[in-house]
Amino acid sequence: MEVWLSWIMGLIPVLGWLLWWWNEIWYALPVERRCSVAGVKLPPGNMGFPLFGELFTFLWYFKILRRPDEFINSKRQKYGDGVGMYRTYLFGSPCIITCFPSVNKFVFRANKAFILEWPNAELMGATSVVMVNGKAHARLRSFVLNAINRPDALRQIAALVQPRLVSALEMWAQKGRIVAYHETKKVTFENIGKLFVSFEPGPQLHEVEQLLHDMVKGMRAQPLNFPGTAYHRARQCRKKVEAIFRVEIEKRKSRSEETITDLLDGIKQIKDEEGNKLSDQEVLDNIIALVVGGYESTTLESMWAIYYLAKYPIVLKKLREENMTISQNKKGEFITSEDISSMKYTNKVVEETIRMANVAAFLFRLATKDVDYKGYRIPKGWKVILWLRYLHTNPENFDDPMCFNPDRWNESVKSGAYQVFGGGSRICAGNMLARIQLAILLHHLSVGYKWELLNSDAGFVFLPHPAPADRVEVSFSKL
Ligand code: HEM
Ligand SMILES: *[C@@H]1O[C@H](CO)[C@@H](O)[C@H](O)[C@H]1NC(C)=O
Ligand SMILES: CC(=O)N[C@H]1CO[C@H](CO)[C@@H](O)[C@@H]1O
Repeated sequence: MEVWLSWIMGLIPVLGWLLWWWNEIWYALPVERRCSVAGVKLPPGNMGFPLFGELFTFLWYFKILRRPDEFINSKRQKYGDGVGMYRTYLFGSPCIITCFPSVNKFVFRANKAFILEWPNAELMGATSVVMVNGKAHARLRSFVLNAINRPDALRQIAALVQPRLVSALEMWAQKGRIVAYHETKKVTFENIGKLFVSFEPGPQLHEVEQLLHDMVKGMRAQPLNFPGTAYHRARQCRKKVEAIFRVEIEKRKSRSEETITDLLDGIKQIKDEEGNKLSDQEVLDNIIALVVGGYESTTLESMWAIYYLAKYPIVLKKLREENMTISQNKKGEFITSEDISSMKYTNKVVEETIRMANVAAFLFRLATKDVDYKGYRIPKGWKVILWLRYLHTNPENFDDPMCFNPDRWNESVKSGAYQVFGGGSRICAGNMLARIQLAILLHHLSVGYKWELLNSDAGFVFLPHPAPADRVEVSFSKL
């Protein structure tokens, strides 16, 4: 008995030691050997515990302390700055975190070595622009950009989204009290329906919204495909969404002339350099990818705009002045994309909102080969986490970064320090669309309404996306 006990007591420290060092020994040690042959080093850092890696540290900063940027600051303190790269193990894979402008730029540019890899292709759509790499990506991307990023496309979009938005704001004022997140989500989806497939608000649009909601939920879940799992449900939902959109595609085939009334028409009729159009499946996959890319992001940006303007009345006042002038010239008409490009201050508020919202906090890439950067190695098969939010909240890149100050955009930004939309060949395809929608919202809000935060001391949450904890509850009325 005593012998056993002393054996067990003796084993505990050994087990503890193994638990503590396992990931280092398993993942980092073999790579370090390869590195020393090549005369480079693995970036400093800590691989954490088996299976979980640094998940608990991550959650500690993001969920408990709610100071996410301290996650990186603590690494800088512990391991020094180096070139802004740290090794870790997170979300099921050994990773290199990059958090300085120049190394991020390097990763974006080396898009052959660092590819985007989505886990569940059947949910995202195998031929969607976000799923493919290399030549296939460039081809699909040109279709998507043609449909949503060209000046004439943006002009149409600006006209299409305003009626819904204006009537939504009127309804908010009637309610008198709203949760901004819920309301911006509703109007964003109504506009997506209109913009993409000409669906009017009603049971069908509502059904599509529910289906997409469950589909996106499944993208974050474990890919276990049997009845009852979120993933299984997501696959069913995707099939139903596809069926609904397929009916729309068929309807349009029987139409005689080639009219373009929405994005589905637009993307179907674009031809590439060889004169080829997208197949039906490609149209479907990319329309769905655009909805997924645009829905939550636009909702959150709009919510943050409402929040910051309530917090910074001086900004709202200046916005009003600029926009009142525009509005008087327009005599009640909707504003155009040309008006928007002349609204200098409004555009600064747009950039500042997007900078501070940090909707895309980090991006993932997979290293397809060993890559060396300034004496440090990113090993083949590891993930790269581009820690975008740290660029935008680091005082070395932006003075007094937590202050909402649109005037900072008078001067140009330090190169590579503003990567809210990512960078390189995959930079957000909807970035101009997102900006124009936000400018339109700012215009109609500031010209016609006043609002106040009901919980101005509400804290913030950072997962799955940054947001005030109360999702921005405000009292809302006509000016
Ligand atoms: C302010 C709101 C938005 C933010 C912050 C944002 C952010 C981003 C980021 C960071 C990426 C790069 C992903 C990566 O490299 O891994 C991206 C890609 C993309 N975004 Fe956005 N986005 C926004 C709005 C939109 C909207 C409104 C749409 C479309 C309606 C859209 C469609 C896309 C698409 C299709 C891609 C993939 C591009 C490609 O892989 O070539 N985004 N977005
Ligand atoms: C930025 O530019 C605007 C208009 O040109 C000016 O009114 C404002 O004072 C400037 N702000 C700063 C901080 O330079
Ligand atoms: C705050 C602001 O930019 N105000 C501008 C409003 O528009 C007039 C004329 O377009 C400008 O003179 C103001 O500077």
